[in-house]
Amino acid sequence: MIKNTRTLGEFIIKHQLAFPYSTGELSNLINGIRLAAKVVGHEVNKAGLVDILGSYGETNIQGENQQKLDVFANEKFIQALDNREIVCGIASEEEEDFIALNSSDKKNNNKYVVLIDPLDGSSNIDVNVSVGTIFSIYRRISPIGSPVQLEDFLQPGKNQVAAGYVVYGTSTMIVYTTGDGVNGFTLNPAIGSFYLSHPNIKFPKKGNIYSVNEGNYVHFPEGVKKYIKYCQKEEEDRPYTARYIGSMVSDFHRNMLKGGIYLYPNSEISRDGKLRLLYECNPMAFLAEQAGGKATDGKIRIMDIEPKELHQRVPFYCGSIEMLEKLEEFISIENNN
Ligand code: P6P
Repeated sequence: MIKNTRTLGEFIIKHQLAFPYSTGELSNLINGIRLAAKVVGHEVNKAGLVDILGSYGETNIQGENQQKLDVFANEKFIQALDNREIVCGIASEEEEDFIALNSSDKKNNNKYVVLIDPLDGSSNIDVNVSVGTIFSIYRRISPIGSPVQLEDFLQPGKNQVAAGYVVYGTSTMIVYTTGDGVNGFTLNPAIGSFYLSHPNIKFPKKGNIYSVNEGNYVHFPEGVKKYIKYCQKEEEDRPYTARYIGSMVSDFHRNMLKGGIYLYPNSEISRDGKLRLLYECNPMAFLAEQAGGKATDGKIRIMDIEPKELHQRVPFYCGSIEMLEKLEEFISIENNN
């Protein structure tokens, strides 16, 4: 018997009244994300056929220019958001500077800015490992009617009005929050609709999965090294298992459903770590906190960090709250030594 599962569209309509700024604009925005997710998901799922259909930079059998998938994803999300007439600017990992969407007067009246990592983990495409899109949404702070400004994008994560990701895995899912919990929707490709498959997702308070690139272990801060050794320590109940696939959206998604911690520390080789604050760490931190988890840079709450520049990197530790607290114990012991 098919469960009476709500579609994403029905869910948005039901919940848009609960949203403080609800004039249907945010719903419209999420619908734009939904459209782009379907278009990009379709392209990602046939990526393995590229060599058959025509390699990048050449024309494929349809006579289209084959594009790198992250450039393709970037274009599709920007296009979908631009067409919605409610976004005044977009910042993307693929773009050096922010994009003022058609700085015609009409667009300057739009209230939202969106920051995206259009295809996180795209190097995994060639080996058929899941990848994802990450998005973060703010209300602009510059005067409505004026051209969008850099300050509209350099807001702390606690100002986000919505955030989420698309994971292109064994199925395509949208997981997002508007500050009222986290919900996951799975695409039924046969009919092109997303269905509410994971209502009110909660991070287990503790878990037994730790996700980190241990190839960089020797470069990590001492407190992080001590925590990793703690995870590996033989104990009666041998508590932990290592899972790291090099695609943060997928590692995060698994850890949120099963309990776990994701770590991307700063190190001697990358002073501030690798992950970008604005369009990777802040949106994932918003989701983590809304699901009862935690996200820090090892010192302070990720969403309290005052951004200084668009592509700023920060150390990133995120997941089950008791695992984060144990990590923070090791870090503070080292910092006090
Ligand atoms: P490393 C992908 O490039 C990414 O931004 C995350 O999705 C992923 O967790 C991390 O970088 C992998 O980085 O240095 O471990 O290969």
